[in-house]
Amino acid sequence: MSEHEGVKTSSHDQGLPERLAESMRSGWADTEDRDVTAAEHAPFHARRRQALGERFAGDTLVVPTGGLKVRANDTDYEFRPGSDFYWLTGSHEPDEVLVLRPDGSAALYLHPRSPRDTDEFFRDRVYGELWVGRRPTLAGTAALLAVETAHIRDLAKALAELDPETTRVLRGIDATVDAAVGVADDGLRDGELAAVLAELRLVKDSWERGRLRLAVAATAEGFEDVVRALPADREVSERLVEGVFGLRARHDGNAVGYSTIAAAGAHACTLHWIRNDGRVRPGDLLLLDAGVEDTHLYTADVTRTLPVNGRFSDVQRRVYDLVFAAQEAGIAAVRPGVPFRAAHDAAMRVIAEGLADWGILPVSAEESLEPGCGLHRRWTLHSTSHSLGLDVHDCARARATAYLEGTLAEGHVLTVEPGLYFQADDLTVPEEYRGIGVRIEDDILVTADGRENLSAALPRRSDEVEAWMADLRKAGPRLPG
Ligand SMILES: [Mn+2]
Repeated sequence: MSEHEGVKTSSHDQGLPERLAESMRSGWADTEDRDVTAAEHAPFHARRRQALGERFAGDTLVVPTGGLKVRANDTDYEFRPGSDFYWLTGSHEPDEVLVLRPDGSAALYLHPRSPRDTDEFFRDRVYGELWVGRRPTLAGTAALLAVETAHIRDLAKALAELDPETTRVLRGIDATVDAAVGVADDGLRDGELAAVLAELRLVKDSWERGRLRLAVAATAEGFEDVVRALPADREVSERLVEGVFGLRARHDGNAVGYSTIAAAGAHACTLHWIRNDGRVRPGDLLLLDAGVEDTHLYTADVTRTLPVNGRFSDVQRRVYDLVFAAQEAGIAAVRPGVPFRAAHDAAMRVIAEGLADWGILPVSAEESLEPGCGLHRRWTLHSTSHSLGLDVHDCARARATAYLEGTLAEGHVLTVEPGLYFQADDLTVPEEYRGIGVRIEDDILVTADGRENLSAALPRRSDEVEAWMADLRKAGPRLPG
């Protein structure tokens, strides 16, 4: 993308004769939307801004959303708002900046819809309505999101007036904003802002729980679509699986919340197998780890491991049932007031005992579970839980005391996803186990007195998975809609 007279154009755009330019600037009806009402979610964003402001009384807080990122040459990736910014505003547009003032008021700086007597609306590939569709106005956004709005061209002056000693910036998102406000106290103040935002986001309010339910419901539909389309008696490509799920994600939601892992056979032992360029063969297992991101950007994160031909072999079932037992123990451990690690610890105990029973673990389960040992982890590889919300690995910047070493509370949403992975070249396990990878992952809401499995619509027990697959296959493939 190149910039000519403030308009972002591309090298292959045609020249603009003055007669055409004059024609383009006139002859348009007034399309200003004057009847915008507040979005249903606007009050939730206001409450979150208030909660954040209360944590930093007397400070000005600057939270940008970021801009477009180059994919190649003059084409960009599709824009996704910064999660913290989105959580505070509900705005999907690029290049915006939220400023929370010490008095508790807020201003959303944005690049508004251009008037039609300039070239921007028909020439600019980022802000031109004829290129990207309807753009927001200052008044329209103020009404829709119930927040004061200001023109982005006034931001530089506003930032220049701020004292770094009483300002905190969410850094690393927008280089222009980073450069505009000096760093005080070695960046510690800014780091606190990032951490507190993540910690506040650990607890999902009722709006967020509703969006997560929608994301999980669409994800369940996507898993059903895959099973309906997956033949039991001939091989297909992992890309078919990825594509079928991706269609559901794009149709019912915004997109996939992360790159789909469609891992057949030994690929299931590669934790983040997203190349998906292999074959799905009857007799193998298919590990599908996928989540729909809903239109308000909340994502599900669900894994099922499915017997492609519809029935687990004896050894596949043995591995699967142990992971299932571990997951059951992990889910049962989730409730308010217990350590975040409780699900992991419960699941790992089951796994270690199972591996010891099978003679695979070279030490006792007890010894393996000691912090200084951990030999079972050769086959479990990853931890059992992470926070889930706007980001698939949500709240990553929360301090350990609030998250990994913290305590579960009502409104937290976390995954419980134990796995067992026997690499194809692992000489320490009997041959029949090699190349088998199993993970089962569900999305768990911490309730006032326990837990709710948001993804319970998808069966987990091995015999229930088989019956579910048989039923769906009888019904056959379907398209969304
Ligand atoms: Mn996960």
